[in-house]
Amino acid sequence: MSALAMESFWLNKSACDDAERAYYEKLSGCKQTEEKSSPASDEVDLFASDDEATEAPVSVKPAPKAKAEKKPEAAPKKVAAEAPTWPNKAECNDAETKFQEELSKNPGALRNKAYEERTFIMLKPDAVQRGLVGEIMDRFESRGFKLVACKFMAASKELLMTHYSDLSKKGFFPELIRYMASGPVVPMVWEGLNAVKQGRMMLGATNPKDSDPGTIRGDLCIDVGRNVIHGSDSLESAAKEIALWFKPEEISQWRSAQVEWCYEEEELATAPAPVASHQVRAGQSSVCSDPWDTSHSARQVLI
Ligand code: DAT
Ligand code: MG
Repeated sequence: MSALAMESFWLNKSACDDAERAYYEKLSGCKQTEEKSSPASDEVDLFASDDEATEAPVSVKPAPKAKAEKKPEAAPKKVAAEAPTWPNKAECNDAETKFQEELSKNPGALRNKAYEERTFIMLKPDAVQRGLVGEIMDRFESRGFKLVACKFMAASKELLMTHYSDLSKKGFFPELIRYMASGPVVPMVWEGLNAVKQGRMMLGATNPKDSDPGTIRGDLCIDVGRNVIHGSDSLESAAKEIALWFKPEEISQWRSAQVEWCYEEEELATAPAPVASHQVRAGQSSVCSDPWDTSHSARQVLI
């Protein structure tokens, strides 16, 4: 160390010592049990080598706690919160009550009926044989669609011919029926916003050679005659197919625990800010319970 540096070091030594002492005092003040067992000493040798008799640096007597410290901090003065304006509060509360009444009658009911659109999806025998059932169902579940019916069955040729009746004149029809009856299938009903159209998008084009990567057919099959999955192509055919494959009692009414995380309008427990921008934008009645409940304020901010 140069002479100049040493000089500068010694000039600062007492300031450094003071800072170090203050630090250890503070530290020992936090660790009451340790300091009791430590030998009392007023000095700390910060420059002691390891060879010297060890003296714990945390040996400074804790500064006696000032009585003032124990006093609870004065509570911050409450600033009177400005009451938010919410002109249609009564209407909103009425709507919420009415909705809860309806929901208790039918646990599957959603605020927005568009979220209850249903499509008929069927995993074909090749999907079952190839162990793709889980993967394909996962895609619908992960997307946010709700499974309301599902079974694992061997379909009769009669049922399959009815299902594919619009294709009865096609040359591939006999082989289609034979293949569809050659092993178990997994007919299902999935529910959600635009379930029919989105379901078709997820399936991809009929012929896998034209299916985009990322679609079920685009990712999981090659040949049109083994295209792993069926999906309704319109609302009408969805209704027809669901009725063909399922009895009404085989379709479950249930409200998914994640529904409010998939659909903004389905939030029940949270109270959006009285005049939330999205509600104003959508021009819809508010989804609200108690506007003064701030327990979900973080989420309100995120909305
Ligand atoms: P999709 O299943 O996409 O609704 P579709 O209703 O026209 O298609 O036909 C029903 C099934 O028939 C289809 O998934 C696979 C089979 N298929 C269609 N065209 C075919 C062809 N040219 N050769 C063999 N099978 C075919
Ligand atoms: Mg079709």
